[in-house]
Amino acid sequence: MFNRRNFLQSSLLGSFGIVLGRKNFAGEDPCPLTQDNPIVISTWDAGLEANKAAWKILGSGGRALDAVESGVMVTEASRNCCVGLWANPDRDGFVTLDASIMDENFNCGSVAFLERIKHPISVARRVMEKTPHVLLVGAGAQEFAVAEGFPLEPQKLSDDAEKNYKEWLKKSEYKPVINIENSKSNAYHAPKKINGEWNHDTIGMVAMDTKGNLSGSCTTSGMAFKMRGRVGDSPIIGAGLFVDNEVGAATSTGQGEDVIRICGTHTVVEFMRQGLSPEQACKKAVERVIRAKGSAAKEIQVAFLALNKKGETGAYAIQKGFSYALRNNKEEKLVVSKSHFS
Ligand code: SD4
Repeated sequence: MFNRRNFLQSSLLGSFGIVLGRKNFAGEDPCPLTQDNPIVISTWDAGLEANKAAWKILGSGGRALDAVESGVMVTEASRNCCVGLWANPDRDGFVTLDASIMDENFNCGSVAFLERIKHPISVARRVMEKTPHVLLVGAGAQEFAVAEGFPLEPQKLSDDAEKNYKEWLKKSEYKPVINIENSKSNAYHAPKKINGEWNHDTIGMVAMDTKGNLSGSCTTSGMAFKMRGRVGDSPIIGAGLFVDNEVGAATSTGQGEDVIRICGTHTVVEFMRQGLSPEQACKKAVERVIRAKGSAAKEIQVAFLALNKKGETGAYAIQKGFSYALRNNKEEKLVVSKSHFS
């Protein structure tokens, strides 16, 4: 059977020798491999728990792709997070989920507007591995998931989501809330409600394994009380997630529309290819969002998180309060990101 993934793999492998030997304009190897240094980073405080699951795989020599899937599954299943089926619904009262995954060979898969499936990230991986496609949406994505053996969960809101939704219905104001973490320290604290709403609805994760291979995942319930059918950046390859094994990987969080507008994570990776550090690359991408938004940038949050092939990490956000979780051989911590507005 013709398989685009195999084609990509073979064509990429064909050029891999050339890629490894490539020098930048200064004649230096831009991306020396750090073979024995696995690392995982993920967005927001909930990333600490997710990283633990990813580390079980990375720390024992497993593949980055398996790590980024297992890692975010923890968040998708957590009742303390607003990423999976416990999340706030759209404005018609339904929880709809988006997710994407990408490996070291440009293979990628995603699902969007998916309902009643507990682990969208695993469905995204099946799309990548079992279909010649990249993105399945809505009823088709759900049908595919069920055919693949994923159980259809009851169509029921969690108690918190139901309470939040009823509260929101009182005014039914269509005004997305800026997603800001009130983090003042590196101490772990669970996601919480701000103005009656859970403030994290996404996790993005990127990792490098002991072979030096990169992968990433991103999964979300999207914006609370969004229009039915609204899809954000998280399942859009190059917007919410991008991996180029030659250079680095990036993920994003915040107002997805404004990430999509600038092909956010692809932009971050391209800046890293030009030689910028992960933090500088994220900063430049944030500045591009701000340029696109003009004065309205004050009203939104967008944050990027990146990892390069040397195992260096960095982040940058429009608003203060974004943090990311990091785990490697030496440490496990929460890092507070720099931001454009202080
Ligand atoms: C979206 N980027 O659907 C997601 C939302 C998000 O933390 O990241 N929230 O636009």
